[in-house]
Amino acid sequence: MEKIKELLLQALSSATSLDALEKIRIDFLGRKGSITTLAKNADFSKMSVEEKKGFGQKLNELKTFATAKLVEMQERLQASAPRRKSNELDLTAPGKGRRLGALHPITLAQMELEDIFQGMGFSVVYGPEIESEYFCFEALNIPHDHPARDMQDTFWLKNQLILRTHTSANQVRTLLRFGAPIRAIFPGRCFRYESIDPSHENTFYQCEGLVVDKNISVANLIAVMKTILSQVFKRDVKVRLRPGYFPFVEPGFELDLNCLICGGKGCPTCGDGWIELIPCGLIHPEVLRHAGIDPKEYSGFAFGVGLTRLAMMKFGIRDIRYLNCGDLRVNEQFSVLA
Ligand code: FA5
Repeated sequence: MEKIKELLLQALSSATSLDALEKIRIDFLGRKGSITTLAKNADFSKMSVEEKKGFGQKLNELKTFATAKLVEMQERLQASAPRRKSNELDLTAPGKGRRLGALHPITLAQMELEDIFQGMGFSVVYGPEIESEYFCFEALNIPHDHPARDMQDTFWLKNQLILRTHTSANQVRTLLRFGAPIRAIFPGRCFRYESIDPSHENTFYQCEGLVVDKNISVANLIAVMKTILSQVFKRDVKVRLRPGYFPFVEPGFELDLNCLICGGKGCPTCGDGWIELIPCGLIHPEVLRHAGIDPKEYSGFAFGVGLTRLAMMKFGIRDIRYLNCGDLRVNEQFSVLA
């Protein structure tokens, strides 16, 4: 047993790998290993009870010793085994998927609308989101005490500045800059202090548009609206035109779209089957006067597309709140449809 112990220690001292260690374990403790064989070959018939007891005890001690030494050596070899550095390239590792960016559905709808209008000779003009009270209201024939101010609950800033409540604020601003004749659209973000539901947000997009030229009539307005709707939805959609009141148009209309989510049956998105989409009308002579344009020489029409709602109808988005929630999974669903 002492000889086996010596041989074991010798073998262990020259072991340099886990494979070599496994071989040593087999040589000593395996089925045909020297310690196992020693036990098998012992001739107990020639031993006294005392000798048997002593032999058994020593054999167990040897086994325990050998096992402990093997474990000790295994730990030492594992600790000193070369490790892969964390920045080393592992060619066997599975590839990392790349997440592609995606445009927001409102951006997609806006880009499409801009393309369509540009195709009809409209310019695209962007105005400020922080707007003066004058361009948002007064210039549009909505004086201070006018009840129409209550139609749009306003976020007030300092010095008569506000967050614009509608993109109509660009009308007089742009007419003063470019004069008539003109065709232009003004897409952008609007803000209203109002409670949120499936079709109302406090932050939403509109796309205002106007045409000012000689002899512009309601027929021109309707022709442009029809063209827009057919190009955006690429199929027949049901609309209705009803009278609408806005101080900056006369006559004024509300153009409603038969809800494309429920097919007009009525749902949480639309309520009664119709979505208010594009209010419009002929520009009020007072607005033209504010822009320094003679209403006897020129007339025009204006419209305010509810761009956020247009995106909802186009992409089948039931609740406006998805659009401002900041969850990239919303965007990822629609880029492929555009
Ligand atoms: C206006 O803002 C007028 N400036 C539109 C206009 C322009 C009329 C030119 C005449 C001539 P209204 O408040 O209805 O109107 O808003 C226009 C559209 O914006 C609505 O039909 C709707 O589609 C959208 N909209 C209004 N409020 C919200 C809201 N809180 N959330 C989402 N979309 C809204």
